[in-house]
This record gives sequence, structure tokens and C-alpha cells, in this order.
Amino acid sequence: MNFTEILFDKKNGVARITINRPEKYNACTTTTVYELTQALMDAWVDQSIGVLVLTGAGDKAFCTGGDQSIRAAGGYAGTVAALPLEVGWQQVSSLIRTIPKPVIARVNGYAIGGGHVFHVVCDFSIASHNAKFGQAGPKVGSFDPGYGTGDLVRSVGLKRAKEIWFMCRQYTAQQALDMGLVNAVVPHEKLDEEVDKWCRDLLEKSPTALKMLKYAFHAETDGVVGVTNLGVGGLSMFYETDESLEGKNAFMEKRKPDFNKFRR
Ligand code: 2NE
Repeated sequence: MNFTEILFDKKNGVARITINRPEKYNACTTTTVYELTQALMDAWVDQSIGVLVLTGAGDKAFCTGGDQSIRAAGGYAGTVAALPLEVGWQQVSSLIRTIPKPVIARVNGYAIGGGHVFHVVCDFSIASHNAKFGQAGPKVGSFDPGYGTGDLVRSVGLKRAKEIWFMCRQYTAQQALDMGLVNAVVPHEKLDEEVDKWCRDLLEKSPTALKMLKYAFHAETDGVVGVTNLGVGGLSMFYETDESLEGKNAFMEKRKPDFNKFRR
């Protein structure tokens, strides 16, 4: 895949996705957002990948949300001109939450607006000590409802989440740590070392247990979508059993399936 606004590399079981617009503090166009969905899907289906890392290029910003300089009626411009907000931004958050592998936000600077939502929906956030966090929607005439509000409430509580959204303040990495918005804060020069350590620790764990836990965490809050993901996670394991294969084999062999031996 040829990407123009993100970098995508895979090494030692880790897929690293880097938003690559440092001159715009890694603000996203629809092209960026579309490329993020493609990279996330790729890392999802690649069986050599156990952990994903999302980050921004340079040392100023993780991501500052939608690129305001190309914002137009109905959304953000880009070469994928017809990508509506609901398809692009919401899909990135949805994919991060649904991919059955841990996703770590490597927060290397500003995480603002839609960029803040991206780190909120990741499974873990590891921040550089100079990272800054905040929502900006009500300041620039936008809002990011659903994952952007719900997951934030679950991380920091309702009062604090409303403060973050309504007041559009910025918070330091230490404040973010204190309110449960990030998992760890390290000196900037130690960021990669720390992220690598989390990746290594996660890669040692059972991928199926991590997958089912991730789905279980969201099933409670995501209604039928959450139950579907948890259920289909179970279905993919059922497909590997002799009982499931008996149904498929019987169909192919044009005989009645014999499930009796599986009753227990
Ligand atoms: C991030 C922040 C606070 C940094 O401030 P500062 O003073 O340290 O830097 P500066 O000079 O503002 O930014 C550096 C360069 O990056 C560009 C700036 O325009 C500037 O470029 P030059 O003037 O040097 O050429 N830049 C930074 N963020 C940008 C952005 N989002 N779009 C376009 N260019 C950007 C400060 O820059 C800031 O507040 N940025 C704006 C944050 C923002 O409002 N984000 C959008 C929120 S809405 C959203 O993301 C969204 C949504 O709500 C719903 C759906 C989809 C998206």
C-alpha cells in the first residue's frame, strides 16, 4: 500500500502507524483518515502482528485533529474527497476499539481535538512528559460525540469529561496521569523505550485472551455491537473445533451431520 500522509511499518510483531504531517502538528485531512483506516485493517488481518502503536511524526504533536485550514462545509478536504465525517473519523475510532489486538497511543506531543479522541479510544496511552491533552471542538465549532465522549467518561468520570469538552482547556501529561487519562508518563527521550517495553510485555501474553478481554471491556457499553464483537470472537474459536467442522464436512459430503458425539 502506498501511503502519502501516514507512515506504516511492521517489525517484531508490532505495527506502527505514524501520522506524518508534522508541519500541521499532525492534523488530519480525509486522506490521512482514509489511510489510517487502511493501515488499521492491514494490521488487523496480519497474523504476524500482535500489537499496534499509533503516533505522530516529530516531537511537537501526536495529532491535533481535523486540519482546520482545509475544513469545508460537511467535512475536511483531501484527495478522498467524498469521505464523509461518519465514514472516516468514526471508522478510525471504531477500528481502534474493535481490532482484537492491543492498540497503544504513543503520545509524543499535543493530543488535541480529534487527535485527543484517537488516544482516548486506544487501549493504552503512553505519554512523553511534554505531551498536552485537550478537546477543542466547542472553540472551533465542532464536537465528536459517541466514542469521543463515552470512552472519555469511562476514563476520567462524567464531571471531568464535561470539563474537558466544555472548557477546551489543555492538560499536562502529569495532570492526564493523575486523572486516569493516560497509563504512563516518561521523559521524552525514554518514550520509545517505554512503548517498546509495553509491546514486549503484551506480545508475551495469550493473543486470544487479550482479544476476548478487549471485546468484553466494550461489550458492556457498546450494546448490540459490543455483544456482536464478543460473540463473533467466540465464533472464530468455535470454527476451529471438530464440532463446527462436522457441520461443514457433512454439508460437503452430502450427509446428515452427527453432532451427538459433541453433546456433553
Ligand atoms: C495544538 C495547538 C494548541 C498548538 O499551539 P502552538 O501555539 O504551540 O502552535 P501553532 O502555531 O498554533 O501550530 C503550529 C502549526 O501547526 C498548525 C498551525 O496552524 C501552525 O501552522 P503555521 O501557522 O506555523 O503554518 N496546526 C496546528 N493544529 C492544526 C490543525 N488542527 N489544523 C491545521 N493546522 C494546525 C494549536 O495549534 C491548536 O489549537 N490547534 C488547533 C486544534 C484544533 O482546533 N483541532 C480541531 C478540533 S475539531 C476536530 O478535530 C474534529 C472534530 O471535533 C470532529 C470530527 C473530526 C475532527
